[in-house]
Amino acid sequence: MMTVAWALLAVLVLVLVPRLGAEEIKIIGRDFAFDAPATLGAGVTTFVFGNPGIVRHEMIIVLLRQGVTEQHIKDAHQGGITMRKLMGQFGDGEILGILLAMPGQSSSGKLIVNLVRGRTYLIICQLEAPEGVTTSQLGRAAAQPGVIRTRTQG
Ligand SMILES: [Cu+2]
Repeated sequence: MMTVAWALLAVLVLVLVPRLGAEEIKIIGRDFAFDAPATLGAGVTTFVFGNPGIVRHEMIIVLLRQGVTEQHIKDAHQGGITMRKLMGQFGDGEILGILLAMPGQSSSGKLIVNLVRGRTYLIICQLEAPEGVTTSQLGRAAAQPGVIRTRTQG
């Protein structure tokens, strides 16, 4: 009887543990835009953040309000909106987390987010180029926000 109980427990552990942040997604922060998948499945997702660029970058992830599209974000960004206003206008609640990566490195931490089905997430970096690095060296002054949608099913 005891053996059966332990066997059951072992099966439970095997089934449950891999589901914790099972899907690991690497986001790349460039000077100055993100490489990120356009869509992801819903559920617990582990994010790591890489930075092949020459200045440090961060990845802040924010859930967007229902109905906010990538075009809304692009338009607002081109209009020169601040991070604070962008979040106030389009964000649904507080930021979900943040990863930081130095030039040529990956974030030492990982971020686990339970992605909600059929929603859109904003990824953004609000760090400015350090002194001595000109915007012409980098091509663009302000970081281009990224958008990730979660699938409605599957
Ligand atoms: Cu950045």
